[in-house]
Amino acid sequence: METTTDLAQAPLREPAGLQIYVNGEWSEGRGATLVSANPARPGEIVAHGAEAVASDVRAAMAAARSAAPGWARTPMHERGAVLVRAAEYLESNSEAWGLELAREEGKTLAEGIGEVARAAQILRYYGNEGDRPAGEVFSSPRRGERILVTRRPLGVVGVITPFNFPIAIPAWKIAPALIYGNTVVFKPASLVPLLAMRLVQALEAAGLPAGVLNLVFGSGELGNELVEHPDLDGLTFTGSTGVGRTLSGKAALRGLPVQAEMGGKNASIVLADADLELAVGQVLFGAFRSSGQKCTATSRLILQEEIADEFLERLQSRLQEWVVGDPVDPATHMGPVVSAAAADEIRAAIRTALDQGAKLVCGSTPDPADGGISLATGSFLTPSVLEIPAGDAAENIVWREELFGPVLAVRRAANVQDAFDLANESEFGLSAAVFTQDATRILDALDELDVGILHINSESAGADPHVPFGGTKKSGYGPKEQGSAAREFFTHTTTVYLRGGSSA
Ligand code: UN1
Repeated sequence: METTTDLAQAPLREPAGLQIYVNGEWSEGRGATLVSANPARPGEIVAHGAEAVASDVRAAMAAARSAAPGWARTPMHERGAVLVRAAEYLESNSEAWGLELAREEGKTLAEGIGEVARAAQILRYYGNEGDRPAGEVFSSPRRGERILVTRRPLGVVGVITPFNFPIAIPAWKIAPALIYGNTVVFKPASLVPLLAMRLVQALEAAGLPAGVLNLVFGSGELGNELVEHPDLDGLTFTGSTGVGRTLSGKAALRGLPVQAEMGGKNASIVLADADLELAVGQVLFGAFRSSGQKCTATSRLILQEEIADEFLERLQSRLQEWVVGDPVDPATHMGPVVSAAAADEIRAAIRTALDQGAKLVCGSTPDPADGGISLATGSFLTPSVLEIPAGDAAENIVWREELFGPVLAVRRAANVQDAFDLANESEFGLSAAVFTQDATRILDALDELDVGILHINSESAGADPHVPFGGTKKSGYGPKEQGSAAREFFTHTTTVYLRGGSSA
């Protein structure tokens, strides 16, 4: 592994100011100080301001409630035009905001710019929803009648988003919420408030009416305030399994529709006939891009025994050239994880995994004194590959738990069925990847693998805006996201028995 620029030498940039947005007005939060720091350079403040307080959430809810009828009555094409203009605004700012994203979250500059462009693509997709079918028509068993299924917005939707896609995930929740006529109170992860503010700024610049989208920064307490507010009509959440289950439980107790996208422990399976060059490259991207901080990241690798040694050698040699360092340096492949606290947790999990019998294939031991490298400090981690010998492997933390970092757990499979069984050996079922050129194996994978997203010969991460996104088993709760699937969550249906009205 290589490293890039000496971060201590680079000049510090000026921090941006953070403001909350309620009923079309920007204002200073009145709560605790909120500081967004660069995980690559802890001394560099990317943005600062203050959190909202409970009364701001109540004001945001009131604004969203009073804006709801007018927004719902606005023709979908007009709502869509706002989203398309916001997409253009994001595109014209993608370089500057992509840089802010890389500094705030720690993914590379190329990924940061790509994510802003992706948010624009999502806004554009939903911006064109008015051109697509708006419901269904059924025939009726009765003469002179048709049965229509039309859609109504839920009303006021709470949007709670994680740190790892600071603008794309907010866009993929807020865009469908808005196009289907809902109003929104948005609480982003406190680690990445600046990009959340940029998205709201783009929608404001695009002409979104006051009150339709409201932004509050704050901790989990504000999330609770939101989910417990009597005026909330639905909640969409992406983040950790623990928080997702708690919020889903609270929403369900109140009879609210909820959509929660939570954990993953995604397997890539490399079968003996796979193109190893292709597979190594894709596994590398799936496991280590964005420092492994994607719910769709490859965190388990299952190798068919015949090719396991060769695959691991190739992976090791590719990782030797993998550059970890300043995310804004174009030579960097992988930046830090999002915070020093996250890095500490991941290091502790690696330590546990080694104690539980995993073997380090490559990476460094978490302790620099054991031969670890100097970057394995602060928020930086070395990409790590750990092989778990057969036996009680299923209990190993690195096989079982989502660590949300650049850590890949490897197991060997005796045959194809064994490989599929190992992949299914998880409480989660978000995504998987299978590498093979054999059509029979591909068709078997479709039948065997219990996942919401299956990549054949490509990395386990990645999602297009026009197709459903979400997992099976405990990865998700409620309707799926993206594409026309999003409509299931963001609308109620009305079944209309329609007759002409004349007795003649
Ligand atoms: C992707 O695979 O590019 O939180 C998107 C996450 C997912 C999005 C993954 N909701 O990582």
